[in-house]
Amino acid sequence: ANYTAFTAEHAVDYIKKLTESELSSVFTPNAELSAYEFGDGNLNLVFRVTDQHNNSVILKQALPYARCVGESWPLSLDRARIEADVLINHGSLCPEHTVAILHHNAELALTVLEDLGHLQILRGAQINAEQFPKLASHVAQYLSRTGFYNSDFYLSADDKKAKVSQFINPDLCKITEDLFFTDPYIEHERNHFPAELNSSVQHIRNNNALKLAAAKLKARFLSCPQTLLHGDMHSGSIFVDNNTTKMIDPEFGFFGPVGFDIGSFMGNLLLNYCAQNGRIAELAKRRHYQTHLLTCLQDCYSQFEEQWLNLASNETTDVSFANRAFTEDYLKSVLHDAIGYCGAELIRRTIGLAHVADIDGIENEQARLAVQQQTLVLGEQLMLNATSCENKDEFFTLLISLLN
Ligand code: SR1
Ligand code: MG
Repeated sequence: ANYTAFTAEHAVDYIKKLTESELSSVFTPNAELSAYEFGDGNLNLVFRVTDQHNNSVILKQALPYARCVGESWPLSLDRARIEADVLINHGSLCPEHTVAILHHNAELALTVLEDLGHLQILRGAQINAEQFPKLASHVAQYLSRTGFYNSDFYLSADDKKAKVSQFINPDLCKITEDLFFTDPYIEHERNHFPAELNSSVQHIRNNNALKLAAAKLKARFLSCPQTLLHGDMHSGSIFVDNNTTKMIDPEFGFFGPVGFDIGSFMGNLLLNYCAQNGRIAELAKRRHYQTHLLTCLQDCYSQFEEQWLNLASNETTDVSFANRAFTEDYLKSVLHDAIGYCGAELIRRTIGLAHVADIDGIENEQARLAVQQQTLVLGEQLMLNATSCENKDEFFTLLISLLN
């Protein structure tokens, strides 16, 4: 009832009141604060609030609609509460790779976060072909720890059910259900792509095997509450430098299939991989960077699986699941999901509502179209062949054959 969308002045006044309590470790009570709004995401307001000594925090506020579309697309403010709760949950399991939450106000749908402005957003850095040696292992650690400790391997059935209900997130799940699994496969006003892609898009929409794969992935997204997902693991949700990796923005969090987050992350690595065909002109330099991306994907998946196996053998609480054969069987279905979601991410980011700057920012139109054709074929082939991969090595062999 007291909700109001903030201006920079509101942000300053609000933070000022916290300087003597929750934010006393960041600001002194006489801090001279200023703020500016710099959100460029699809949904929220994001302010940076700074004092005269350059100490700063981020104040993020949910709007009651999708910012990128406007008031015609209403969204529940409860997503701010969900995001704060995911940050608390994931932050307790993997503080090294989760942005720190400093304060939350559910009524105002706002959260105060540590400022990661000294780091880069992964998407921008990868567009510039920058490499981050620890990215693969950090993402693997984040996904295996948050994934395992929120799964049935570890939580009691009662605790798990309570958590599933804590993270019911219908509005943001509906966005993913529509944008990932429905819109690209039908005519819909939210889709957008250049006319030159018409025949490729028609090919996708006439491919019944592909539409079946999309439907199965959607069904698992809807009805497979395996763990508390981040829910939006694209390259814009990750801050990096050479030694640090921090996940932000888990407002799409909910209990869903384990393979969704790692599949989304791999999909974004592959979107950048394909985009470099239209960006880096020098072949040797391009190949070198693409090899780095592929190694990052392989290392991340391998370490994720290995760490889950280790956690399962040491920390499983449910006697029925404390068995290597079960864990391997479970991880095989996670692999199938991950490959499928990775493929779906490639397709929806090419012809759906939300594209990626890696591709849309390619200046040369012919080069951009060639990249878009490549991501569509790659996405399609990954979705179609996901369940034929018996293990991660077969997945990597498939991927390499599709990229050559
Ligand atoms: C209307 S929201 C569009 C996309 O932005 C978010 O970051 C999610 O990826 C969503 O699909
Ligand atoms: Mg986001």
